[in-house]
Amino acid sequence: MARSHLAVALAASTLLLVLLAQLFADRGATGQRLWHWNGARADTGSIQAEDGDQYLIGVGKADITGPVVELNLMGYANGSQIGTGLRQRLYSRAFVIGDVSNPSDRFVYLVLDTQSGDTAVRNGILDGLKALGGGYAMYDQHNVAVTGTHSHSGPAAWLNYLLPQITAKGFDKQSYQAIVDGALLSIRRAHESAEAGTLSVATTAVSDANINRSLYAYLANPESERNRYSESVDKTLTLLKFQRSSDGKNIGILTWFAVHGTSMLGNNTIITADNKGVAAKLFEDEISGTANAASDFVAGFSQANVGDTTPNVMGAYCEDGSGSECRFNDSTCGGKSQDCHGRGPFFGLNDAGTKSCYEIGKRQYAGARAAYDYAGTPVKGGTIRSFHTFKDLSKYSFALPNGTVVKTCSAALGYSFAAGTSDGPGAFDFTQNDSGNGDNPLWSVVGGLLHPPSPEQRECQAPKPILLDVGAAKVPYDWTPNIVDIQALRVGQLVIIVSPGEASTMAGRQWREAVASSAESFLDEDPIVVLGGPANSYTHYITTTAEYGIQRYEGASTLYGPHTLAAYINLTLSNLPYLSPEQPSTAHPAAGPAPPDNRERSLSFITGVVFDSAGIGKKFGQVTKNAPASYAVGAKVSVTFVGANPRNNLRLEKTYAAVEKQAGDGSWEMIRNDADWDLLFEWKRTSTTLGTSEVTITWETGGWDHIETTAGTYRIKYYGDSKSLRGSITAFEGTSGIFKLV
Ligand SMILES: *[C@@H]1O[C@H](CO)[C@@H](O)[C@H](O)[C@H]1NC(C)=O
Ligand SMILES: *[C@@H]1O[C@H](CO)[C@@H](O)[C@H](O)[C@H]1NC(C)=O
Ligand SMILES: *[C@@H]1O[C@H](CO)[C@@H](O)[C@H](O)[C@H]1NC(C)=O
Ligand SMILES: *[C@@H]1O[C@H](CO)[C@@H](O)[C@H](O)[C@H]1NC(C)=O
Ligand SMILES: *[C@@H]1O[C@H](CO)[C@@H](O)[C@H](O)[C@H]1NC(C)=O
Ligand SMILES: *[C@@H]1O[C@H](CO)[C@@H](O)[C@H](O)[C@H]1NC(C)=O
Ligand SMILES: CC(=O)N[C@H]1CO[C@H](CO)[C@@H](O)[C@@H]1O
Repeated sequence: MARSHLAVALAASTLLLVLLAQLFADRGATGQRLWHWNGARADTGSIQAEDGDQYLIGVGKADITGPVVELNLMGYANGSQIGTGLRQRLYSRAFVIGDVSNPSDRFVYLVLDTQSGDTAVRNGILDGLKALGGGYAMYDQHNVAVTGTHSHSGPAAWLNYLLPQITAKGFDKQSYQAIVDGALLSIRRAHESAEAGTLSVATTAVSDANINRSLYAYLANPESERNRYSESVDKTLTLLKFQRSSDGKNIGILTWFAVHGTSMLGNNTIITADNKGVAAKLFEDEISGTANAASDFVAGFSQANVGDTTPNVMGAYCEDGSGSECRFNDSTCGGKSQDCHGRGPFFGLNDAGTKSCYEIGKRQYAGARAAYDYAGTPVKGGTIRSFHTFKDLSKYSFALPNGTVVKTCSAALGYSFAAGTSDGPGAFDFTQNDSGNGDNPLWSVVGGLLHPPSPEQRECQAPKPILLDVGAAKVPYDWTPNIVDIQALRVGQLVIIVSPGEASTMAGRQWREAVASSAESFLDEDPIVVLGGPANSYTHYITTTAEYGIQRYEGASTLYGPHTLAAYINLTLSNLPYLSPEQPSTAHPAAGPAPPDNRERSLSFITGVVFDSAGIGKKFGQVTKNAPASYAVGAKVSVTFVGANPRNNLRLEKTYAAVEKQAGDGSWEMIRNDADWDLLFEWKRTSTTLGTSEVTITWETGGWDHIETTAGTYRIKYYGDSKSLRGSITAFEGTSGIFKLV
């Protein structure tokens, strides 16, 4: 009998992995930037999965870093959280899986370093694929999955609906286009590199990278159900390994693990890809540092049933001077949520968010690294299928498995939505009548337009007390989706649920289990089911009915009423036969009602760059504060330049900052760029009227333990672009003095 592979294999595989890690330790060739910790080892050519079927496999990665300054960050909905720099570039990672003998049977799974997938972004990608034509005509509505890692430290203002646009002051074409263009480029790279290979799935337990941030709601699930699991969050990381057949090289991995991208806190203003971005970077760096693997190895760290998880694993405490734990039932400090904050592993240190982010990324990396070395279960049973359909959940009436007919309701957010969570004031947290928003022009325009909920709507959403009846708010355009994406992908016995919302731990388990037991009927092997998201759109949260009854943040943000999860499950199961080999791959469900496309009608109060000036007697790129001539390895090296606005040129696939090392023959080699975690690029306006600004580039030569920094002779480079009063944009460079690390 097929079982849910995920939960059951956990304990056994951990033991095996420890043994395997021991067995194979120390056999690696060392490259320049290798590191070893937590039992991880250098790549020795992984153990082959046996008997896997051949698939067409391709991976690709491309830069999606939007405006890193003067734009709101997406996730915490803190209008004052405006970007001031960049620690880590953001990427789209694309994974193409196709049928060798029938190449049009394929899908592409995207992992974007963004807060979520989105309707505007997905439409942009689909338009782009259509425009490419040729072989790209194989990609369409039904087989393109756009997931986000749920990072809360990337640029905002690219989303389709009004609600998440409010704190960002609207929709920013530059921010949106960077994501769409990079996503398309990553698909092209994956598509063009696709060749025959095998796939295998391995799981491992990552015990120390997530805890439950809403345990009080979780405990509302029936005891009999909870007793089936030893943990209140899923500790399993599932890894899909891509190995090409021509030379046996591993070309990429795609993992799923549930943890919020909230390691970087709500007061951070530096762009990063949060903990999953760190994990991906560590993995890619390690593989490319070896002689064994191709340097275009792509490591996707996809989000799973993230809803009630947090990376702030030390628990949530009151920062009101009392030092006590937040109140269990509502995560408040004496009824006030503002003072309750989750603590990451490095709480208390300077720049704790950045350090904790790195640590939580490293823990996921280490888990994935262990799973990578494990033989895994070969993906078998050839068939590749996918489906996608839109469903209007403002009025879906359907039968529960026991026959009782229930319905979903137009989207609404409950009171606890405004309270947020211990990870911060909460995603999209704003209070309707918050005087702090008085200076937000967009909020002033739309603030009075909220719809009062009808009695029917109140009854439908009960027991949720409705704060914002967002599904009915359509002026000046839709605030929140009522039409949702229903999608699943299948290769062999692996089924991927593509979820538009953040499923809670238990909601994800119920959904995966329902799919596994239904898919058994047409799979030869035991089904392996994963859930990826938030994807394609952003429909906030998805809790179980029991958790909904508690109406904490997650339940209050479950948009379509108490039966939201049941509806998603019903719709996934109803379409599941499209994944069966009995169905021709050309059969698709009806497209369903198209969601509104707000790309051209979205408001924006985001101003562009007016002009840059170097200031009297100065030149762009000129060094204003140089690095001293000598440092000890481990120090922070900081250089300040006459700057210009980085929004003039996003420098996609390039860099704003670099460290160069001098070789024996006097030539300079770039050894760091702004994709590297230890190189920080910061921009500061010094005068709005004069148009002057400065850039500080800091190389943190110690403290990030995977990065080996050796003694030598170095310099720092700044690459900028200035805008003249007439609007022309000119590139320039700055170069620091030469310094030694000893
Ligand atoms: C919002 O962002 C500002 C600017 O970074 C910061 O000072 C403030 O603490 C943030 N608010 C919260 C609640 O994190
Ligand atoms: C950012 O917020 C965290 C959590 O509230 C706090 O511990 C830290 O001191 C804040 N950092 C700054 C620079 O305000
Ligand atoms: C949480 O507990 C406090 C104190 O017992 C109580 O006043 C409050 O109403 C409770 N809140 C919820 C949401 O249950
Ligand atoms: C979903 O609900 C519809 C409408 O009630 C029903 O016909 C269908 O059988 C349900 N599907 C599943 C898989 O339960
Ligand atoms: C069917 O299940 C729902 C949800 O668990 C429950 O509320 C309802 O009472 C059940 N109906 C019957 C007829 O058992
Ligand atoms: C909104 O805020 C103002 C002042 O801050 C207050 O007088 C008013 O009662 C509030 N309105 C509501 C509906 O809470
Ligand atoms: C298994 C797990 O992660 N449990 C944690 C759930 O959250 C509470 C605090 O909210 C922790 O104390 C538990 O360790």
